[in-house]
Amino acid sequence: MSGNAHVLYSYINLPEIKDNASLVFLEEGKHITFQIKRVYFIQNCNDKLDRGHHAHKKTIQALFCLKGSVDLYLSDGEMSTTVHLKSPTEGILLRPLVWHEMKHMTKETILFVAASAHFDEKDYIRNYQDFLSYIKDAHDFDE
Ligand code: T46
Repeated sequence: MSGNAHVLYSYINLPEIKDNASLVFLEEGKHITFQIKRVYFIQNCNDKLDRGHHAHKKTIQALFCLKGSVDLYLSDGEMSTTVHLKSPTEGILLRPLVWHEMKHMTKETILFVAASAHFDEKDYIRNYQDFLSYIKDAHDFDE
C-alpha cells in the first residue's frame, strides 16, 4: 500500500442471518449511502485477463464478492492499494475518480456491484494517461 489508501475506498459490512442457509441483505440509506440506480454482476470469468482498467467520473459504486474472490487494485494517480474481497458480507464503497482493476477473478467468482447511476459510457475514463490528465485538470480547477 502507498499513501493513505483509506481515501480510495471504505468498507461496507452487511448483516448476515444464519439458519439453515446464509441470508445477507443490504438496504439503501442504511448500508449503502447513495441512491442505487443500477445493479450488475460479473461471473463466469473464463480467462486470466484482468478486468476494469478504468475510473468513473461521477458514478459511486459498492462492490461485493458473492462467491470466490477478487483482488481490486485501486489508485487515484498518487496513492494505490489492493483490496482482497472474498466475502458477501464485506464489500467496499468505491468513490469516483479512482482507477480500478479487477485481478485474479476465476470461474467461481461472482462480483456484485450497486451503482449510483445508469450505464453511461461517457462516465468512463478508460485510458490511464487520460485519467491522470483528468484528475490534474480537476485539481487545477479546485485551486
Ligand atoms: C466497473 C467494474 C467494477 C453495459 O452495457 N451496462 C452496464 O451496466 C455495464 C456495467 C457494462 N455494460 C457494457 C459496457 C461494455 O461494453 O458491458 C461491456 C463490458 O463492460 P466493461 O468492460 O466496463 O466491464 P468491466 O468488468 O471491466 O467493468 C465493470 C463495469 O463496467 C465498471 O463500471 O466499475 O465492472
